Amino acid sequence: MTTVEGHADGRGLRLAIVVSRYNDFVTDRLLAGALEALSSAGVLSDDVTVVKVPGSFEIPMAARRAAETARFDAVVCLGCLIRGETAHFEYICSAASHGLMVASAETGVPMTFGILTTESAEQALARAGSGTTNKGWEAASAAVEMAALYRRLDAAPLEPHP
Ligand code: DLZ
Repeated sequence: MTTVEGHADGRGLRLAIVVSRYNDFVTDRLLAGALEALSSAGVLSDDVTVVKVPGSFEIPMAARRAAETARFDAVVCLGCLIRGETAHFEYICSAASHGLMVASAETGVPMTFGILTTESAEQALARAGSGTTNKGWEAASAAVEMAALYRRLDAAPLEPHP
């Protein structure tokens, strides 16, 4: 049996963070959490590009464009949708999640999901606090792990069956 797994060492990785300005009282905190996680993982700040978009609906478009440049090992996606304040909440949520899944599959670049979908601003803020409970931190850590995993998968092709 062969097990291939990523790791938390981000040295040498280049990351894009696509972050929505909508609800920036939350997304600024997600961004801070993501930057902290990348720094802790050893990613150099020169190797991080922050891409700002108007709202969560635009995140998959910018994430795809960033991936298509071939300059990034992974893309961290951050946004905040609050049901009570968002017309067409379900529509934007599913457009963002489906759009990222398709963009990641089609570009071959891992994209991680740090888009909060909550009932209230209080719930959103509770997920954007300090430390590892911050969903920006979580999405950035997952991006490092996935980028490392892809490198390992590319470097060590499985032996063919005899
Ligand atoms: C329009 C809108 C609304 C009502 N609510 C949110 C939200 O809660 N979170 C978010 O990220 N974006 C929201 N937007 C903006 C849309 O995502 C998008 O930017 C606009 O519809 C323009 O395409």
